[in-house]
Amino acid sequence: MRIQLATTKLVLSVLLLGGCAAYDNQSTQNTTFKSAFADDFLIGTAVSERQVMTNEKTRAFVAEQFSALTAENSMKWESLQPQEGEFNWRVADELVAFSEAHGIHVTGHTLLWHQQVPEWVFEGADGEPASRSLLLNRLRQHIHSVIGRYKGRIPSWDVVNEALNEDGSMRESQWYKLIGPDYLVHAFKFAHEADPEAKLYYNDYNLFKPEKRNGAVKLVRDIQQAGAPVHGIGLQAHYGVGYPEDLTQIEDSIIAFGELGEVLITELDVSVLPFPDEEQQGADISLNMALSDQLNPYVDGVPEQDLKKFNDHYVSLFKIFLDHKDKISRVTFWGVDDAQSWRNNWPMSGRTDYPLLVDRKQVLKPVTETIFSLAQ
Ligand code: 9MR
Repeated sequence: MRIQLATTKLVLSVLLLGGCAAYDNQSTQNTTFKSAFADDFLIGTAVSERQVMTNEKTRAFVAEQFSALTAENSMKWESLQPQEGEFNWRVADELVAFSEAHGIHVTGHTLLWHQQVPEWVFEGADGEPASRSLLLNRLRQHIHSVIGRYKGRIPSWDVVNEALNEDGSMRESQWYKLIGPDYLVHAFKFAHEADPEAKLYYNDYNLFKPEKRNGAVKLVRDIQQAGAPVHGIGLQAHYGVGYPEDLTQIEDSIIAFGELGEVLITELDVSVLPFPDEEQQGADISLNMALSDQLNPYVDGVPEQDLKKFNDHYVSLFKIFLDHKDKISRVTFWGVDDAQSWRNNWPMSGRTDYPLLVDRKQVLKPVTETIFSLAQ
């Protein structure tokens, strides 16, 4: 009778899950991310305001698991200086204090980006676009205020984010249009003046693409030759199952960037969901498509076949990262767990994605055992 009941329960669960693997993994993992990679590179995560300010469970989890932290949003320009000269340090201060209490390395993200910059930054007093000198002055002020506040406490900064187009040419952002192509040289010089000890990085997505890789190499070399220090290049690594198709391209970029300084994997995630337009994969946040059931197929769990692809992709990526640990100083996931990942809301909001190695209940996924064993 008991056996019959158990069998009925099993059949029912299989039927209910529709052949899907539940995301409620029962990992018996005792090793943490930070202990697994302690001899290889820093292993980090990005935290949201809610997680760092109020969510005690997540704070404890992050302190236990990770050796590096990035603020997902709370150090962007619009968060720190929404109005000219009016700074809001609340969340950033808390994040730095939390990191210090637990001996976690912090990376400031990000000083200059074409997104999340308040409109006043690009406006002159007369309502016209800001002049080159006004904008450079504002950039200097912002960088000095932000880096200055955390001097000696935040050891590394994403100074410029996403300055390149997919073909490796320079993005014609407001920074580019109003200052000119040398805006990057100034940004890195200001950052270096503000804290000569800080490590300064250029950070972008889709840097595995050969054209974009070449663009980044040229860009960084030009800045370095102009006398401004760039200590490393961050590959954001917003990937998907089967994206990129050819992982040797990632490896080629790691090797090319290793010639110029440190290599960092700064925003790692692997979406399992279908991507509507192959051409637009990456992380362009201006993309916003309509939600459809067809594009949100795994609300109740990931089918075995896709779970296998996801696991294989992550294992292959970590093999590459470990093979190049002499060049890679940090690998950071973009988010703590699947529930809170930005991938649930990009390129359309309201999907259920599973892009991280930590599930919705903050349990490490079973594939972490394989990944950790690669580091032994
Ligand atoms: O994950 C971040 C999301 O919560 C924000 O809404 C968005 C806009 O600020 O930025 C996301 O993080 C981006 C990062 O700062 C830069 N690279 C791409 C990331 C994903 O869009």
